[in-house]
Parts: sequence; C-alpha cells; structure tokens
Amino acid sequence: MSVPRCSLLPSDEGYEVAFAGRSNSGKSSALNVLCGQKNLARTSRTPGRTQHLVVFNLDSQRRLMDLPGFGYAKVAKSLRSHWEQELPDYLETRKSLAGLVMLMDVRHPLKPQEEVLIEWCSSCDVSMLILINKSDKVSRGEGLNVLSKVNRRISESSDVISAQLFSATKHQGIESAWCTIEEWLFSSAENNPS
Ligand SMILES: Nc1nc2c(ncn2[C@@H]2O[C@H](COP(=O)(O)OP(=O)(O)OP(=O)(O)O)[C@@H](O)[C@H]2O)c(=O)[nH]1
Ligand SMILES: [Mg+2]
Repeated sequence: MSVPRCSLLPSDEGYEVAFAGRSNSGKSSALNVLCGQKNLARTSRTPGRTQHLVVFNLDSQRRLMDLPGFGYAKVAKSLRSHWEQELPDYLETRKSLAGLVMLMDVRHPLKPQEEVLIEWCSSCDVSMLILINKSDKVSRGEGLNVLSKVNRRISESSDVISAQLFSATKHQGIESAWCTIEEWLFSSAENNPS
C-alpha cells in the first residue's frame, strides 16, 4: 500500500517499524535486503524517489514502512514542507510505531536533520536503530570511527537508540539489524498483548 499522507495509513493497530532518513541514504535498499527481495521497495540513484509512505504488511498485525526521505532540496517545496510537517506528528502520535530505523550515509554522519530525528526519538521514547549505511564506501577503520562518533552522540541522549555499521549493497550487518527489528515487532507483542 502506498499513501501520500499519514491520515491514509492503515489503522493504528499492531506493530510498525518505519525506515526514515535523508534522501538517498539507502532506506529502500535496506528494506529490500532485510526482506531478502530485490525490488520490493523502489530504489533510485535520483534522490527523492520515495514520495509516498509505502507500507509492507508482514502479517495482519505487523508491517514495515518506507518513509519519504528528507533533506533533498530538489523535491518540490510543497511536498517537502508537507512531509516535514507530518513526520513529527507521525512520531509523536503513532501508537503502533514499535521502532524507527534511521539510515545514515557513513560519509555524511550526523547531519542537522538526523540530529533532530535523534532528539525526537529520545523525547518521544521511540526506539531507534541507526544503520550507518554504505560502509562499503569507506575503509573498516573509517567506518569504526564513524560508529564510535555516533555512539558517543547517542549515549548523551537516550538508551533506546543504538547504531551499527551496515551496507545494503554488500549485505553487511543484516543479521544484527534484523534481530533488533524482530525484537521490536515480536517481543513488544509478548510484553504487551493487544
Ligand atoms: N555503495 C552503496 N550504495 C548504496 C547502498 N545502499 C544504497 N545504495 C545506493 O544509493 C542510492 C539510493 O538508494 P535508495 O535505497 O533508493 O535510497 P533512499 O533512501 O530510499 O532514497 P529516497 O527514496 O530518494 O529518499 C541507490 O543508487 C542505491 O543503489 C550501500 O550500502 N552501498
Ligand atoms: Mg526510497
């Protein structure tokens, strides 16, 4: 299902994990590799490709969601401002949001909008997993440096945020990322039967 705004999402029940991040950070690619499918979510070299909220149902109670990217200047201003207004609302009000996966390009970590998202998640107490993506583009040492910088940053804010290196292209970090997502989708159900 693909919808242009939050009010058209499936009813706010069950458990949802959303993929957020700057345009071109690899949200759709990560969703595809995590689901073991090539073309589930549409990816593109052109930033700003995902303009709708795209919902993938795992079962009747659980879903993954590909959110529009933020921070890309060439996306029509009307669309940007619309989504940038809706995102905080979505984070604050969506009861079924079990966790947020934020994709971050290893070469451009902790940009202002990413800082804002970290702050939102910690203030709304929403669990967040930061996937430091495209780690195939840098050396292992550089990747680990970025990871420790991000870990230092998040340790100041929240204990519900964690980070790991990831590469959608080289299939790096998939198992541990999926472990976290699975825990959000399934153990929250055990702790909190609906
Ligand atoms: N080298 C490398 N390229 C990647 C990786 N992940 C994604 N890409 C590339 O980055 C580009 C953008 O990927 P998408 O998955 O479409 O990014 P997105 O965040 O969904 O982008 P929007 O929907 O426009 O916000 C594509 O050309 C991908 O092939 C990665 O781990 N390594
Ligand atoms: Mg996308």
